[in-house]
Amino acid sequence: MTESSINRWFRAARQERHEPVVRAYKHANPRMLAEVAAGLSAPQKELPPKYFYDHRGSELFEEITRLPEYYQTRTERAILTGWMPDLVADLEIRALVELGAGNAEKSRIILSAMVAAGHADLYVPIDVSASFLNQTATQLRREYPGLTVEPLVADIAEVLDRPPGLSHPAMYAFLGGTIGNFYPPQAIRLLSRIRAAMDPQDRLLLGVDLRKDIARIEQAYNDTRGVTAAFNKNMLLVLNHELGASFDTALFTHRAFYETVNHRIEMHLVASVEHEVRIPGIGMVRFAQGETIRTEISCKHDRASTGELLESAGLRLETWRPDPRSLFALVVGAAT
Ligand code: AVJ
Repeated sequence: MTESSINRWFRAARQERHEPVVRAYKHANPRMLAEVAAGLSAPQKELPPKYFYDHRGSELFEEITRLPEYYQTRTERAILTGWMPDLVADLEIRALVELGAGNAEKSRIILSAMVAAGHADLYVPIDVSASFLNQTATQLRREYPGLTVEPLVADIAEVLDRPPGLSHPAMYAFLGGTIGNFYPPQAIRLLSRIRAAMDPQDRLLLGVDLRKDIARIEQAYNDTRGVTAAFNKNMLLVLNHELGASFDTALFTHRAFYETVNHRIEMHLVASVEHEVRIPGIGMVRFAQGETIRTEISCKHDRASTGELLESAGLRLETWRPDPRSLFALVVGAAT
């Protein structure tokens, strides 16, 4: 859809409701505008977590990964460090395809293990941010002479093309527990796309955060320094910057809680007073006092739920590797 066709659609819908026509912000990304319009008109207002990650948001997330309460990153790193040398040697992995490449710190653990095992042909980091990807690629080419680095710019929630020139067996890594940020149908769709790109001897390496003591999980999303609160509110600043919206972050508070039915953390922004926010191209969005925007879900798993997720996507759980305290797990999935 083009920007003008989206604007026409909104204008038509608004005129039917006899609301004033508002012109879209001149720099607004039409896709983002459509997603925000849909999310903020739902009974439970909701925004996609990918909008956390502008430059500031990525910095805040990095800070989260170093918090004492946020056990996920350091636990996953410890599992990777202890396991990758054996795993990539046993499977004779020759290529690494990484979805949502992050800061490449975890990639280095896997790549170094591939080099040590004597077969590191190709690294394909996939991310939405091109500038970030190219920076990492240049750095890694210097660090790993002999390794071909072929970054791919893509929104993995939308598409996953088979990277060209892959040697096999290849490992598709999706780390950090990010699969938990997708609702189950979307998670299955994403894993199915990976499965469709895989050769029969390729593998999936998936990081999942585990079900555990609820207080422990809730603390990881309610740190005492307020970094997660700042990270959550940053999404409103992203909307102000990208769409010309008029969110006042002082009128919202951070709330994160464990939802026991679906085994997931939910992050919300809570309006502390009744007010309206103007978003060019969308109009006035009303918030009642106490009304919330859900900004993220983070689903927690166990071995059974992970196996079901993989099976729904045409994969089987080949290896289950939690840390000694069962906080986090790395999982190898193979084609069925
Ligand atoms: C690592 C992106 C999956 O859900 O725990 C951290 C993002 N949100 N604190 C997670 C996040 C709040 C994170 N992911």
